[in-house]
Amino acid sequence: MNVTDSKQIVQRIKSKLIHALGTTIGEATNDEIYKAAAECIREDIMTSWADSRRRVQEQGAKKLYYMSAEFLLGRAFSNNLINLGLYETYKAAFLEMGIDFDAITEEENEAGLGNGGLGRLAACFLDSLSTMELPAVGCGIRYEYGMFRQKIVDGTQIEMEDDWLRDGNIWEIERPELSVEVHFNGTIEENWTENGLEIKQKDYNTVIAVPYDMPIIGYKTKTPATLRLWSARSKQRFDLHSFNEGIYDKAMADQTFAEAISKVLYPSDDHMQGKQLRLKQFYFLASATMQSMLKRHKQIFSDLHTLPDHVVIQINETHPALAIPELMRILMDEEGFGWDEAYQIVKKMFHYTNHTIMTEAMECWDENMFRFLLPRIYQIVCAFNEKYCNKIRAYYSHDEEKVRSMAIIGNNEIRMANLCVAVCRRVNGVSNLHGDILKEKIFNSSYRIFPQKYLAITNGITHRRWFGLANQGLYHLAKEYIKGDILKDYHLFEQFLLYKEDEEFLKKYSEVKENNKIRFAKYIKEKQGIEINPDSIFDVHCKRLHEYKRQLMKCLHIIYVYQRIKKDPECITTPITFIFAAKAAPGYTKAKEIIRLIHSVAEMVNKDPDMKGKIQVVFVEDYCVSVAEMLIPAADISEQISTAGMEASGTGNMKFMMNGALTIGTMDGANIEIAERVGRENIFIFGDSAEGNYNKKTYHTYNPGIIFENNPWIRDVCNCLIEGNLLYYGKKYSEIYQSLLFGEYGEADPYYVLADFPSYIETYETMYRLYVDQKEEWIKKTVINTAKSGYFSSDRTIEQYNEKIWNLKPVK
Ligand code: NBG
Repeated sequence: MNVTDSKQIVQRIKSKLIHALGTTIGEATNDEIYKAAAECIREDIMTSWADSRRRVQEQGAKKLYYMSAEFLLGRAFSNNLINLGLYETYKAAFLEMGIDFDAITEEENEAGLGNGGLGRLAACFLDSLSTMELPAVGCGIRYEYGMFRQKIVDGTQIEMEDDWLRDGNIWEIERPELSVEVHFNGTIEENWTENGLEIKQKDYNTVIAVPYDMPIIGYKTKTPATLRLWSARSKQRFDLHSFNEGIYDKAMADQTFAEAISKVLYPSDDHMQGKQLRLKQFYFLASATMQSMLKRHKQIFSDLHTLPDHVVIQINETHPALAIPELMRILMDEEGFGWDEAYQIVKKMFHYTNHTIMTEAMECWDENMFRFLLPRIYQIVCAFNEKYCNKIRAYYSHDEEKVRSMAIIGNNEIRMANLCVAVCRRVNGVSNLHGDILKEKIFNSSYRIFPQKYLAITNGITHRRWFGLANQGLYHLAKEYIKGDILKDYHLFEQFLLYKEDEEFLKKYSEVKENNKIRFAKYIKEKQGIEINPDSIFDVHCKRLHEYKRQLMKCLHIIYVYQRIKKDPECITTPITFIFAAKAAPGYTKAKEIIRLIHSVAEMVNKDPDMKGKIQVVFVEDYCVSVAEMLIPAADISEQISTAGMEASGTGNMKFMMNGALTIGTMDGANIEIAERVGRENIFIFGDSAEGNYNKKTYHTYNPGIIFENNPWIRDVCNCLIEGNLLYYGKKYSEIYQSLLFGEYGEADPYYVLADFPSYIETYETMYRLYVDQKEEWIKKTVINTAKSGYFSSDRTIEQYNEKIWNLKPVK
């Protein structure tokens, strides 16, 4: 039954409240109402969920396992309603009950099981897979604590735990009957038996992996996909014997060892930390997923040789890559396959997406730690390494330097990316530029041997959440003007072009933006007590804090504008609100220092009466999916200013353009493709190219000192970091100053901030003038951006993955 009448929904919610929660609508708290309503939604999808699993099985359909250490889901309640086509009906039901709908949705703790782009991409992909009715399961870890919550105290970031499961999670179903055992440590015993060599892991530590399944509802379809998140539990919940003996520590130890595994998400996506716990997390995910995948396959098809016909596995970054040797292990040690026989299967099944080329993010594990924790997997990785090195040796006529650089094991480390490119059938980058960099630079030696492996598939975002849900105003406008169901068919965005000269449409379109700005202003007033002017230009830089994303350059720009206003108060006629939102990895000192700098700049600007009505700086605390949903639709300017060659793709850039902001950006990642689609006249591009930056690095030609010497205004901006005005919180920013001018560790600033700075200032000026002098032109350009954003729907991305890699058939 799919109830679509608001009166009926009111009845059902009331009935849920009394029967499940023992309360009435008059007495219930917002949390109880949220739970009752969510239960109603859940009931409606349970049947189709079970049914879709059954159909996939009956049809023997090929299924995708999308493995990812991160799924940055955000809230599910409203999104589910959008996808079920029940959003308006539920809103009406709440209105009838006299309850604030938005307040209820805010009761849901968001599932922040990811750091940034990589995790959010995985979430968008599930939405598209489900909408396109492709058989898929997302596989991840059910972190008890997600991405930390950020507080700012005196300009300093403080991390607080994200206890998102505190009030329960209505969307998940625990499936203890599908639990599997995962083994760590121990020794390997080899015995020759009549069946040949038998290999057994002995004296291992056991952890139980318990799956929790969440339905991922597609848009107006009847085949929800599943997200399966694994939770770690100790085999012996509690060692009563030791407890009775008075050995409390021992009684707790087992449990602690096990449960630590799914305790917390590592809050860093750009830095490899060779921590043992992280390796445990990844093997846990890999082993649990491979075991449950094989169990299912055996039940349905019995013959394991047909695996590649029915299962395809995409690994999101190298984190889940241990699934490769794990599948080899199970096939050989438990199913009696020989190496070649197992390898024939494995090599057809795995595909690898790379998301970053930063060398410090490339996953490498200490060989000794790896061997100690995963003794059997280590042996298998060694075997892969040996065979792979022989291939390289043969191809490169014994060039041992090549062999060393491409080897899976080297310098006492296990290099996961090299394992992936050695074994996976396809390796993809996430934008065209990034794909080219993989081929020509990062994995060039491998590319020359296996050119057919490499491809690029540009990222995308689900326009259901990032347009349909986040920008209700624009979505309603689309419903009024556009023929067809835009949430179903991203091509329809192009229809917006028809109205780019239509005055009435343009008026409504800009009203939407104004309302979104008012909504955000209200939010920031309520949350942080900051008053902002919704008539000012909202210039937004929101994303993880990384040096390559150059929040620092944006700070320098604000200092520059500040100094200009001091000299010429009339240079700013339309006020600008500079908005930042970013979390820094707790161990990333420089990033935290930049957060402090942003706050110092904010303090300097906001307290200065000369800046009043001209510029204001705001730092939005605790950036997360729900904040992005509010902030992005309110933006006028989208800052995409990474050092060209460093941002693999970006997905924020796509969300902004879709929601009517104009981009100021470098020719990096997907910015390039955005520029290609909207035309160079509808985007503001500045700075050096990836190639240019590559040359600066290779030939050591970057000399910020000269830029500093030749531009007095740059000198003034830089000097501000170490002189007077920024002296808030008792600190100067001499380290940042040093790094801009002299770099660190004897290398000039690798992010080339000052190199691109003059071009940024110039481009910004052009952009600002357009907004101030030709607002109509500006609006037209934003409409063109929205119209051209359909291509960046993750539905298109998934179509391409499916066509080029997976070959899945929609469930009938
Ligand atoms: C990020 C890149 C982004 C990209 C997303 C999704 C990681 C490790 N990488 O540019 O920095 O858009 O991945 O592909 O999170």
